[in-house]
Amino acid sequence: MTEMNVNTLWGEVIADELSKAGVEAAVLAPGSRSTPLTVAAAEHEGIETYSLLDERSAAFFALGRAKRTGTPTALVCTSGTALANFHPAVIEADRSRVPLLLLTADRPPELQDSGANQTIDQERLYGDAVRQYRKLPEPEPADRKLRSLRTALARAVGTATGGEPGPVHLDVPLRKPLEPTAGGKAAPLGVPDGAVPGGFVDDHSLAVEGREGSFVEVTRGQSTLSAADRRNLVEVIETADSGVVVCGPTDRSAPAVDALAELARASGFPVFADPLSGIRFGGHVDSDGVTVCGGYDSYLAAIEATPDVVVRFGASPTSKPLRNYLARSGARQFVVDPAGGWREATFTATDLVVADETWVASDLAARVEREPGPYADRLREAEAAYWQLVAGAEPEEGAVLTDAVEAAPDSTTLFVSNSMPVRDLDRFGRPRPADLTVLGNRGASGIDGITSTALGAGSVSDDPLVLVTGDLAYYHDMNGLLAVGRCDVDATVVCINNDGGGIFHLLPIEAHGTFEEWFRTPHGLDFEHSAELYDLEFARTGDREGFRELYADSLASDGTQVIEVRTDSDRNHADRTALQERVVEELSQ
Ligand SMILES: Cc1ncc(C[n+]2csc(CCOP(=O)(O)OP(=O)(O)O)c2C)c(N)n1
Ligand SMILES: [Mg+2]
Repeated sequence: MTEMNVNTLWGEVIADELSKAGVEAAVLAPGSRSTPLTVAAAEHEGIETYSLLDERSAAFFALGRAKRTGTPTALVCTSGTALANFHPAVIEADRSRVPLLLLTADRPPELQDSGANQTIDQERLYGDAVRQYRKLPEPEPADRKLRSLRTALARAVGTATGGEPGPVHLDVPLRKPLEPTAGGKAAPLGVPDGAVPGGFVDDHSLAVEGREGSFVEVTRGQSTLSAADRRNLVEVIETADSGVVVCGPTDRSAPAVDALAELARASGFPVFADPLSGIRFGGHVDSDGVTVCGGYDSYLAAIEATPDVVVRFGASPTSKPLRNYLARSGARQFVVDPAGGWREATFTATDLVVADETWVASDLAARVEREPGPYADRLREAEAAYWQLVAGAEPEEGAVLTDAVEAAPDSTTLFVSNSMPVRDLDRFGRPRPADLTVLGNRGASGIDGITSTALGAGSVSDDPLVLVTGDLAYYHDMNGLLAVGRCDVDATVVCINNDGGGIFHLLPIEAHGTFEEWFRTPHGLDFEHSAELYDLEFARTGDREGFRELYADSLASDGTQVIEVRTDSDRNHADRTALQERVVEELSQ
């Protein structure tokens, strides 16, 4: 111990402090410069480590884990292009407010701009996508430097999990020797070679062991409202003729489900629950006095009545018809956002309430007294009529989402890809009083990293993991499938293969001659080979019954199965349109 090298010491302090500050897991991508960080994290008992080889997939895996747990996942990579491969996941973490801690190993300052191998300018590589960037101090066995290091790490975790959670980038300059050998090797020209003086570790226990808990305990207050502002809100809600609560995408339901249900009961406002809101599914659905609406994406076009008060939580809803409906309502719209962010791109919202969502919902619920009224009745009837009408009439791609939700065991993690899967879930995922944790990457809506994010989410939960993805999204992240075996995740991967991007049928470009080759981009890939490569079970079906059977079998068995559902995007587009017309026709009054 007394001859420990300075990088080993640095790595151990970093791992120790991160663990004490609340980081429970780290995803490590191999490389040389990051050796001290990797060795220390791998050997730290309090940190669960995952080894993934491709930094892009590794970062999305870390993102998924952090999404599922709400706690920050650390990521470690070497210098050079490695950290650029973290970038897509960093962007998604920023936009969807997921805590990540990026530790990127770097060359020491004297090697910057020198032509040294694998040396790039890593400073602020992620720009504004991170909540904080900082270069850590260079390793040195000195008390003050170690205290500075621990303070920086504890604060970094506090920032990543703070008022607006998100990624934090710590660049870590490291000088050779990087491997965990004791120092003391003769150094050329008398340059220090990283030896830690004998006795340093024994004499500097505060720096080496830190404090009992985090070196700096970050305590953050909750944002609330003044009595006058609360009275004002209560009055607006109580005097509303008609009103709704809108819950947009969030990774953990915000407000907490109980508070939201209380607010719905007290106000008589129905709840439009985005499939990624944490509110679409759960015990509160069907409970007395709570109307959770899930079919709005389809039936709002048939509803003339509009609300005059809207209370909005979470990010902007996935459903465009819902966003348009709210915009045309002319309602007083309160956007509740504890971080004071603006996530309402029609710019028709009238009030920004900067306060904790659960606090706001609970506080309102305790004060408001209002009867539901005819508007709520109208929505409740539409919701019931809609599900009756579409049952069994879903287009084949929509039916996959209907069945994926209905047959999911009570307590399932369901991850949905962007493009049509999340939209079909919005339209065909019927609210259910079951514990379904539904996640997606809606922050920046990329179709990269979907599989890895899902597997990362599945790695921390004992409930079954279901991923429903499109074929292009599946193709994008086939590397991510390595995590199945390497990180021991069981999953049911449902790939809706319509041979290209079915979503482009929704765009006017469909009518243009370039549509097939440059937009829908059929690829003709046989994904069975991908399953074979990663040693996964594979099955293909083209009909609803076949899917239901394969899905049930997969959920009842261990291991990971890839279920490919072959569909025709043209036909699905036509079927969606026809069904939509029927819904509007039958639900208009
Ligand atoms: C990284 C990235 N590249 C491109 C896009 C644009 N994009 C959105 S949806 C889509 C097609 C997705 O196809 P698929 O996953 O098969 O789903 P489908 O549209 O067929 O439902 C594309 C290319 C994107 N969102 N993200
Ligand atoms: Mg597709």
